[in-house]
Amino acid sequence: MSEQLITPELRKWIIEQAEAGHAAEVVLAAMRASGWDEDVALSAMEEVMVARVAQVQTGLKSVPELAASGGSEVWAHDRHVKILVQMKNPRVVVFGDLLSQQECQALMDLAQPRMARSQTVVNATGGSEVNDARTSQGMFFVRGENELCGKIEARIAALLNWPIENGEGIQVLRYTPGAEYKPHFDYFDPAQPGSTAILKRGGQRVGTVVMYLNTPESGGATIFPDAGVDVHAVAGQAVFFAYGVPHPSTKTLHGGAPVKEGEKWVATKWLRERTFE
Ligand code: PD2
Ligand code: ZN
Repeated sequence: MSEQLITPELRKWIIEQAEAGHAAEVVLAAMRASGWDEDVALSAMEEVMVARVAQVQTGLKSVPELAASGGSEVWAHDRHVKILVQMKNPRVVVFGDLLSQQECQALMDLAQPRMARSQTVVNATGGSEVNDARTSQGMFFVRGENELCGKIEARIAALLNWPIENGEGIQVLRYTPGAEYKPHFDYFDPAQPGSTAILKRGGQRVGTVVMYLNTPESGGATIFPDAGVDVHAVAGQAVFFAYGVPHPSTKTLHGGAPVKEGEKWVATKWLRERTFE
């Protein structure tokens, strides 16, 4: 059977059934009842469980990742998305045409009325505060808050093989000239007391997608100082990076360089280990 047919939701469901102690025959019967051919269902179950055992044995977290594809485009839910650049370490992928120009504009219009000065997480308490390290304005949508967010979330879930319910709501940020986001990691430092409460809700962040909603006239690249990589903000494009451990060795230190001319608008989607309620 083809790998593509095992959706992230099905993968998650099969693992949950097995880990809840349901016998393989029960899982198979449920899959047959929802229309799966017996042989295809059996190979899907085997594929998922072999991968799961390997993951548990190695102690590695699974992270969002592109489905295997030799080409420069992938079909993601409702759209062909271009793969412009791929890097292994750090794991960084730059996408083209993740969003249409109309979607970029519509997301900025929906976000505009709720924009307020961005805050950063206070590691010691798990709360948040206004901080010079982040001089943008921003807002959060709740997951699935409107049709457009739901569509983009389904697209990212399909693109990166990651369940839609493991995603945080989309955040929109707006930078004016001089505004920046100093280099940081997106995971929560497990050693910080404030992280405990944050991690109860969906576990660690394991991946980030920064979508560019406009093209600033100058400045505003997303920079990865430990990898020597700068990704320029271009409307409709996006940068994805994954981090299987919450550690600087992932080389995912990144920042938003100061915008020099014009504005920069981005939408960020963070992906968690588990369901984010
Ligand atoms: O706007 C960016 O380029 C940027 C850079 C670093 C956004 C984020 N981090 C983020 O939203 O986490
Ligand atoms: Zn970040």
